[in-house]
Amino acid sequence: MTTARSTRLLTALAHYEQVFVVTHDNPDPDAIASGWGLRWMIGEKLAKLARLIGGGAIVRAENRHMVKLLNPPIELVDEIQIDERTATILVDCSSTASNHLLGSAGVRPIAVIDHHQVRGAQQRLAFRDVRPRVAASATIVASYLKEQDLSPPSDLATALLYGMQTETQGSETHYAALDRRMVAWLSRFADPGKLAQIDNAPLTPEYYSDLVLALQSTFAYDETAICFLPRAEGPETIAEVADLLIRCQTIHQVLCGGVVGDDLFVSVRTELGTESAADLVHRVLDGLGAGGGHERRAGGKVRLAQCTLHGEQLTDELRNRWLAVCGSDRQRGTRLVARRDIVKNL
Ligand SMILES: [Mn+2]
Repeated sequence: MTTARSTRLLTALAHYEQVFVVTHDNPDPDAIASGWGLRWMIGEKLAKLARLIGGGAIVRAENRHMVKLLNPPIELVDEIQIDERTATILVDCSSTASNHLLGSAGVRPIAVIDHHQVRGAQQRLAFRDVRPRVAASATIVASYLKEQDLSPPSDLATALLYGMQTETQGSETHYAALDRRMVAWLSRFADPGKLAQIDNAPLTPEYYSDLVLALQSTFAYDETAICFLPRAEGPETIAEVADLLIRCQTIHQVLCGGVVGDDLFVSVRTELGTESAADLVHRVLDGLGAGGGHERRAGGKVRLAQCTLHGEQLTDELRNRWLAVCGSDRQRGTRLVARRDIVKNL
């Protein structure tokens, strides 16, 4: 008989005094939910109080509403202190990525649990469970809970379901057999009313202006689109606009960009039958920044302080690279919303 993966993970953690579960920066619902599930399993099975930690902020209205309604025990911090008695688990994030607190602290995790596409040489770790074919890290963590014969509390099950739901947007709609089994299993414990409330989270007036300005700034080059948002409340706003634009019937590949704080964030979406979004974002940011993601959804960022290009120079370079990697030879784009329609209806 083979040992269950969740049992191997628990064994690897057993002799540590404390456990830190670390998500990627600006944790999304999948990161929050899968980290919470691990923290809860460690508490139940090892009687250890783990901490769930991420960097950055949670901005998207739905994600904030999820935090408010479900109370995940996530702590947002700027840096972490780790000693040899502390085990670290990186969740919903690749160990070779730079968008997490362990990266800036130079710490190698004990374990990685993730579903992002793997790029580059992998580190040797005590435990690794990376499955790019499943929809969400939440799926993997839910399967651990089931393996350990644990029945998740309603709010945790609801968070895990919501995490899976958010990972299957913007053309990334593939559900593996394990995802389907976990949706059915989690539904026994989750609260569909709270899921509906999260989906219909209250929105700020700024959200509507960000959205209008984004749509006015969208240009199509045949089947490829580009949108540099004049304003974005957070990186999640840029991702959300990308999810919306890829649903346009005539757009098959889209890059959205916007400056938040000291960084320029990009989100890429591609439809089935086009090149991998993760590969495209990697090629567009080559030498300028870092990124990664999935087949149909990916993202990355350029640290403006470390970039020699600025303002329009940078956006022009990104536009040229994006059109080149998408194979578009159009020089001028067409507005998604015609200028005369915008002006006439002001
Ligand atoms: Mn994820």
